[in-house]
Amino acid sequence: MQKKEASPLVPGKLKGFDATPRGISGQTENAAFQIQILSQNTFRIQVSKEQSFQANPYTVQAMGEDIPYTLEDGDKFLLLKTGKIHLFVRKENFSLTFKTPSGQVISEDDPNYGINWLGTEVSNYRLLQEWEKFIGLGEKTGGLNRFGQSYVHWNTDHFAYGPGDDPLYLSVPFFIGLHHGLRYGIFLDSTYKSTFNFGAGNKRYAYFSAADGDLDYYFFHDEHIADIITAYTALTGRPELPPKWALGYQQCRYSYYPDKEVLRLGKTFRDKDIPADVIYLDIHHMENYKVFTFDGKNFPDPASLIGQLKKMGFRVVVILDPGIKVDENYQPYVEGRAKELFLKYPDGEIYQGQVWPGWCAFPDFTHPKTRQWWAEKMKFYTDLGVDGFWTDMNEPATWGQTIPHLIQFDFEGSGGNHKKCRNVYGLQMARSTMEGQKKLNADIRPFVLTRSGFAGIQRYAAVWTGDNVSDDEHMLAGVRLVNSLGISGIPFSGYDIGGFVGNCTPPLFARWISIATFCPLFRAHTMINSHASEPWAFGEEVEAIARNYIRLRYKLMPLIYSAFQRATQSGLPLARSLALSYPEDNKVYHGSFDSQYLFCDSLLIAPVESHKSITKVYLPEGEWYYFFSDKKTRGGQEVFWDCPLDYLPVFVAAGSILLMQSAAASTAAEPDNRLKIHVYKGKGLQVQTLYEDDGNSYQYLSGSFSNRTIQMDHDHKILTIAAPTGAFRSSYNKAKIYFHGFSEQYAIVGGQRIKMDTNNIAFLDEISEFDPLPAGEHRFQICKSVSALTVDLDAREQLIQLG
Ligand code: NBV
Repeated sequence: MQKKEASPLVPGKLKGFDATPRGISGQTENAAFQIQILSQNTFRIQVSKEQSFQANPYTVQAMGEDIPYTLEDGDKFLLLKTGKIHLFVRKENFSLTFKTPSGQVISEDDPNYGINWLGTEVSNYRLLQEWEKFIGLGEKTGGLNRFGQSYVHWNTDHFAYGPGDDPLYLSVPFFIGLHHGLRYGIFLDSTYKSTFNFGAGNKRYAYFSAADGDLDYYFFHDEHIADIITAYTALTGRPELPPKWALGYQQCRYSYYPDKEVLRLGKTFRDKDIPADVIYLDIHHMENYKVFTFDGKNFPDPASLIGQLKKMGFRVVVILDPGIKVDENYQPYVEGRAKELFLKYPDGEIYQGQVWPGWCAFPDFTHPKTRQWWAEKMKFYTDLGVDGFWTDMNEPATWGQTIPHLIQFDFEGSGGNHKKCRNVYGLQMARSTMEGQKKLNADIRPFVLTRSGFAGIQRYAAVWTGDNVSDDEHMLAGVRLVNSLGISGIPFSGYDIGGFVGNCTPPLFARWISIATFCPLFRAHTMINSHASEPWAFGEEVEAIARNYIRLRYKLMPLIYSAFQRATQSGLPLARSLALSYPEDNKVYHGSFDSQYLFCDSLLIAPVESHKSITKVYLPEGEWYYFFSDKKTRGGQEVFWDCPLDYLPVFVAAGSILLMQSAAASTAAEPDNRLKIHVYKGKGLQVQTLYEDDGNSYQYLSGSFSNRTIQMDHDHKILTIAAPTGAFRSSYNKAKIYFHGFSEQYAIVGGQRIKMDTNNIAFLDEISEFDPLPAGEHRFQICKSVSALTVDLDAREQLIQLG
């Protein structure tokens, strides 16, 4: 019994339980509970003061198959066992301890207050483990290791946020904890405002609380952090393959207008030979900021404008704000009101908040019929040729930033107020926009870029980190935000290159665009009235640097696109904090190095401020090649590295295989049908995949793709390019292979003797060329002897020995 109003209510003694197909459910003195085993590495825990459990329709999409597990009913504990997790449920007070099968504690409730309620707020207090670290938690500022910090999930329009501010626009209540070589993840599946405290202001607990509702969390434990992210995204979903153009360079500003300006922008990219794929139209494309309109004065013929941009190889993305102007002469408002699609007060009055167009009504995206209506409205844009959508202000943002908590949402029919539903508003707007695009053009891949979202947003949209500021600190903060989003199941994200707020300086832009070359979403953007942020806006030197890096992005496209295809299967990020691969290396959490990350598995990126020309880089264990010269450096050490503005410290992990191609004006322009395979000498077996398809449609789902494995057996010096699978005709019919760091003096390819210099890559272009690539498997053996051997095994396999 609760003694004082101020004391927390706890579940109390276990009163009884029943076995269920996936675990147990039962009663304690003060609560009902349910434990479900979803897989060897995933458990779900639900505890409620009520007799029933609330469902969240928006996050977990798949619960997997039933799996065998063991239940033991002991004197003091119930024990639920899988091959990876042993969960002890203490009968005395319903506190939970998760252990490994060998008995190590992975994570445990505080024995007295593990689960507790203070009013409607439910918390789970877990004991801090010695040297415990915490990573992830979505769009959260600060360092990689979140120990000692506390965060709130409450989607907020935070203009010009500081690099330590919280909360921001998007919430993912999922983090990963690490201690004693063990890794686990926790996903709190609550849409209410929630707090995560990782030992801030106390030394006893790491805890999380939700303002209301059940305690409903998923616990993951596996050997690798990657396995935990994969398990989390098995529940909350993974992105579809985006259109390939969405991985190219994207240019935005608030706002480009009139139409002549937009055309000039596109033309300048082409004239200056700077590759680019996307041009954005921000709010000035609209008539008085009314969504689903074009401003007749500045954009008299949008279809023709978009058509002309398309001819130049550009895709057009338009902004969509949720606020619908309250205006009797504005069709979307009149329709929305008649069909009852807007958020309302409990007495039925339409809620109005002020945004760009003035007083606005807000579509209730948690209602299926609203999503359907929105999707139909989007036809206005798709008919004009618009290719993608940018959902902004969807926290939702209103002037004054507050929405009364009693505002009613549909929440898929079960109903909810602002407290419960705010955090999923952006998620459902992005969903509606993505599904709308699919409905309108079933075979074309949609593209949505969203500011707000929640766990699972990766299924619908790419994410950008909102209104950042033009300074060095922000540049690095953005990198960490993207890395954190990646740990949190969102592989496709980016930041405004150059910074949204303030004027970017030339060196800052140069550095920012170099770093962003290795960011999944590659988009420059800036605010109204700020200095222009196009690659040529900062003088010749910066223009040349920007051109080089943007070109490099396009050269790396086979690597990036293939990595994205893998992300659709695994949920793993393209930009990967070093903690994923080197979780036990304390250096990677150090404030000087915690922005570093691996891009597409093989490239180590060390972001550095624009004013530095030398910096300290931490190279983890192994060997690393400097990308620009092949200089090899031993890992496991800090190194001072020159970083003049045109050379970002980028390193290739020894053993890697990089896939490149020639630069092109856009992803639509086929460069020269030549695949460039870069092999960096290392150890063991290294595998790379080359994935291709038409980049635009869903034909790949019915087999129209090409997937090749390229494998280097470094110990036996055999490179194998496997025959492709899939029905898509590869766009490469030639491959050039570049051997980096190999000490062999001569190589013979296909009977031709070609000099292979020890460490100069400048001539590597000449090394080998094999034509045609698509037919069958090819193997290359590299050896010291000069005697060449060419074996024609059969039509599907060739062994070529380099002498
Ligand atoms: O639509 C204008 C801007 C947009 O450019 C920016 O990227 C968003 O984050 N939008 C916010 C509205 C308000 C900006 C002050």
